[in-house]
Amino acid sequence: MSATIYQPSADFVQKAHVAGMAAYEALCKEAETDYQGYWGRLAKELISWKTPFTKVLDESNAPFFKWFEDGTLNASYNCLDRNVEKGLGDKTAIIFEADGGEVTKVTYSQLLAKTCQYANALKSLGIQKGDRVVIYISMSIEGVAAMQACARIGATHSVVFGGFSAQSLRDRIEDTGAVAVITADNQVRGGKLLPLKSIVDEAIALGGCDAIKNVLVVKRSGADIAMTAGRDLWMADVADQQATTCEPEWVSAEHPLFLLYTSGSTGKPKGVQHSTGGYLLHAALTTKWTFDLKQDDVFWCTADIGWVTGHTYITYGPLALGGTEIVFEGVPTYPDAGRFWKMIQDHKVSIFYTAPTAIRSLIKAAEANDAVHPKSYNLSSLRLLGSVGEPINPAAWEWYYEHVGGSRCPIVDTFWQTETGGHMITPLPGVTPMVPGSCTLPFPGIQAAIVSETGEDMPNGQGGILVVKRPWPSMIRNIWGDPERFKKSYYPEDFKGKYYLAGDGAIRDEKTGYFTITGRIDDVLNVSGHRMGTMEIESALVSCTELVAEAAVVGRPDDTTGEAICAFVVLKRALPNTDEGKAIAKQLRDHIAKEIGPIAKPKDIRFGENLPKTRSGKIMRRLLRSLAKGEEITQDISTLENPHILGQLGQAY
Ligand code: 6R9
Repeated sequence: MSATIYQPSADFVQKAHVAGMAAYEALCKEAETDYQGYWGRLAKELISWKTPFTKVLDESNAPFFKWFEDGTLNASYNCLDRNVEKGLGDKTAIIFEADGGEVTKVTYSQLLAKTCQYANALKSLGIQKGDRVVIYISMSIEGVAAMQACARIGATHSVVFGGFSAQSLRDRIEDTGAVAVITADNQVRGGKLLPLKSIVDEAIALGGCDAIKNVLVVKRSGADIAMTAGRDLWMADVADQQATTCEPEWVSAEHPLFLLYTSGSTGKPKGVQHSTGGYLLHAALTTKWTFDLKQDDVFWCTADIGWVTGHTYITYGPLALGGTEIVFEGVPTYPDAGRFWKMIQDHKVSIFYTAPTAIRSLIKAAEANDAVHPKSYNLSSLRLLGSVGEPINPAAWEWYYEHVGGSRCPIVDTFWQTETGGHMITPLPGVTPMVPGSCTLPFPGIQAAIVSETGEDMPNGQGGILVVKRPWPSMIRNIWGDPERFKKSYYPEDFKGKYYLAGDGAIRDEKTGYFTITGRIDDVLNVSGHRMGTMEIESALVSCTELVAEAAVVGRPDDTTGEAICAFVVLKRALPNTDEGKAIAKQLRDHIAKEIGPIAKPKDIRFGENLPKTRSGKIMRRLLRSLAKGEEITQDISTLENPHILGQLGQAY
């Protein structure tokens, strides 16, 4: 662990929502002495209930925990109406900046009106409580309104990131049984017009999306697109004539607010199911305590609404607190790598939350060109920085702290997952002395711990498996349609079914007890903060049946993306020469982009007549990992059936 400790300034501590270590410890103590009382108190303070809950936690059907179940509420009411009722109707809710730089602002009243029109539009098409709606759209006010509109009528949304392919989109539409898709004609990223609607068409044409009745299309570019009569409708044609009010559908706290697909250790992504009440509570609470959000802040989370970070810290958390936030359509490097810094300057952003991979790529650009260095911009509006998605290396942390935060802003390195709904282990900015590379201490009330493979507590200083010992309000409720897989993935028998298994390894510092995440312990890679299952990529490769006989995928460290994907491929034909190898590698990358999406393209592809296997036929993955890193093979290879293969696998395409 890095030796330097960074203290939050006295001024920051003084004004913070949670101010000082004693306040943090008091909250942890409260949770420890009366777990249900603690969460019940916060649920009453942060959430407006239509009918109050009488019971906080129901553990009778563990691990299918229920929180606040007999309470009713509406997430969209909590994010929109109640802010208007509090007098914040004219306050800016969203500052949208388009890829090309055009800025559009909406107030809480306007966002509420738009959400109601969308909600009425959905209802006019027969969509109702419990239906699933897939949203395939880029970063936009309309995207946030579409999510809020689903929440308003009790429809469960499932947002699919706009970078996923038709095949991936189809799989998600089929698995959710969605009745409608909300999309846009196009998306614009980095100055390029990219398709959305035509990919929806392709996805539906692949078959299996039988429940789909309508595709609603938001106009972004106005470019010509095909519309299927009877199925496809322009959102404006349906929504503009609708009333700007819509009575919220009051749902049980356990009603599924959304499904979000994420990678696991098998080939099939899992539909992580979140609740309404417990999820919204943690979204609001973590936005308040971890980001210390106040009424005059301008909050910017750079994540896409297609990922969980965009759900919790764009669509729900900041709006539930009546905050003002940025929604950005574009990419950090367009028109140049100073875009983030320019936007912070232009919009006087005070809280900035991004991913280590973005920071690392912007460091490179800034070091090569002063014009895109943060020092060339006025970033004095910033008061807090955050990091999410993967471990942040101390060098990137220090650069972020010094050059972006002016050595004045605390950094919250927030560890959490799609499944956890919100922050789990993180500094609180007015509390925690920071150590670069460590996500420090559990959020108050979260019982994070490190255990051995049999579930026994590990002493500090010794690494182990990260678990959460008690259920918490925003935890995953189920894997959509697959409760057995839910139990097996998160509450496996060897932990006596007791603890939530995060899938990460971690270690606690001997002195401070601080947590450092050491990486996934399953077959999941983290590439630029995006979760990718190795088996998912392997199945995409072998589905290229004309070329591929067998494939194995491993990760290797990468300076910019954290991890990089390396594929080892056995072709159905003879080993290629260099030119052939290049051409085939391109073909395979294109194939993966089609099967999953461009984010899953391997950085390295290596060919062999076989994969290194033991005599019993098991692929020796540790050897593949060494090869991928370019390490000399020092391991014992005496059990290897075919050692000559190692020589062939040396060349990466
Ligand atoms: C929110 C999000 C979850 C996985 C998680 C872990 C890694 C996320 C991290 C971190 C170290 C952090 N991860 N935040 N590792 N430090 N601050 O990223 O969700 O896409 O589901 O990824 O990301 O490995 O298990 P998700």
